[in-house]
Amino acid sequence: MVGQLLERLGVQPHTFQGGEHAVYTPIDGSQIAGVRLESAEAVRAKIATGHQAFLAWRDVPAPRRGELVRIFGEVLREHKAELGELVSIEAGKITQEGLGEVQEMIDICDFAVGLSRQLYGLTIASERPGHHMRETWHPLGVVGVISAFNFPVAVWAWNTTLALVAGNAVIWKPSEKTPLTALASQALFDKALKRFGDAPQGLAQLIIGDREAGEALVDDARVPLISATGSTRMGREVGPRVAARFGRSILELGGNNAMILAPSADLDLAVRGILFSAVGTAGQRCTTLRRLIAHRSIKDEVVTRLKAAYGKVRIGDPRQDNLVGPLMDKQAFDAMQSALARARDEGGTVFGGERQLQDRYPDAYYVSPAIVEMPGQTDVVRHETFAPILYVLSYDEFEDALHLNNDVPQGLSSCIFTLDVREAERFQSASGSDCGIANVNIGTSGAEIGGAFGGEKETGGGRESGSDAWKAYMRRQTNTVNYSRQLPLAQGIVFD
Ligand code: UN1
Repeated sequence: MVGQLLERLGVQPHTFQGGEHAVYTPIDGSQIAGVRLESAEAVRAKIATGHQAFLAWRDVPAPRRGELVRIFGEVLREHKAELGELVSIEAGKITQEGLGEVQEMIDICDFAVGLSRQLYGLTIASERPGHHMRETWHPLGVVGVISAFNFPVAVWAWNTTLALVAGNAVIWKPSEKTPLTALASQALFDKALKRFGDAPQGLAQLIIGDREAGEALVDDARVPLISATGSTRMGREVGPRVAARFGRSILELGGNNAMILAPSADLDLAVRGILFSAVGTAGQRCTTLRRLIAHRSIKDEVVTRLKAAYGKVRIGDPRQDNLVGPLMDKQAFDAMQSALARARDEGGTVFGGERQLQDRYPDAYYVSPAIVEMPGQTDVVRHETFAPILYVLSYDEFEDALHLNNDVPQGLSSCIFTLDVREAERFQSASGSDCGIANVNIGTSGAEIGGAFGGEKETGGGRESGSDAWKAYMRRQTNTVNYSRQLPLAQGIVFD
């Protein structure tokens, strides 16, 4: 069944059949494909091809480069349902979220097309007579993209569309857990390339490989930028390796996202916001809501309402009418169970978190999402567990809530539910939330592509997607031009 879907998406059967690396669906844990893993040598050959493609592509006018991305957006629209379904099969996302992920790809295509007629630099006032200064943005080279299983296609699209309009080539190393959605995305991109006509060969390439292949990409000096999304542990390895060769990196790593729930909050709205952010994608977004910091006066009420809402959440096959699909694999399930055990040890009271549908799916890992009331922000709470666990903490003073929000190693997303404008503004002020994303009356997850996406501290500091994130994919050049007949020196220096 998945074979037919892949073929409709333009993937050649020999690329997903008979390979030594097994691919499983988290829906029932069965093997759905076998892909071949590429060697470090094959990666280096792709880098060489990518570099040649870059040399040609960088001289193509940016709006023409945008045309390729515009066509890619068109192809994605044509195949949205199929690619969304494949995301559901390979990553376990419910249909709505699988489709949402493809929509995120389409949105970033639109954004990048507009950008291709901009890529603005500055003009800067020169202190010297008869001179002008300006700043220009030039293509960078081959961009390496490393992506995670949980957003198997959108994160690649954020990076690739910006990199392409910026005049770069791209090499993508997806998670070993989700090679099929990568093969399909690449096939759709190849379709766009055909319609476009004259793009250089090897402009956007895919590597299906393991750690060895990833290292070959990360360590190669012909790859001036590595954009890596995944765990903090991965970022701790990738960041220094890239820096050691003076490459640049965009790191988008772990989150430990909190919501402050103030006494004035609209609780109906908040409960819906919590549900989507904490339970959606089975807690496997880097923006998932992991900590609820509720004012003591409303904490019990909101926990009661949440437990009722959690009780009604339909768990099961993500392609049917359910809200929570499976965890990715046993490893994710074990990590969740050990976090819950630790939470109990650290004084927590656990609601939910049990395995579900075990009889029907002995090899898949469905869980009821957990709510864990904690006496304080203990070690387990400060750690990101990639599963639907919502820790609940309480506060009395607003400053204490802010402190708790920031007192974790990660700094991706955060939000406050309040109707008090002072609290809302304070939360978003210089001494408020220390995260890359700080929302008011919106949950922590589900950001639009128009804003810069990323966060501080152990989240890695990188920004992808909207706003001026494109600048990271280009090199900046300062140009000073003398159109006078003199040679005045800056800083008033006289040299004769
Ligand atoms: C991720 O989990 O790596 O804001 C990305 C969101 C999505 C992107 C998540 N737009 O939840």
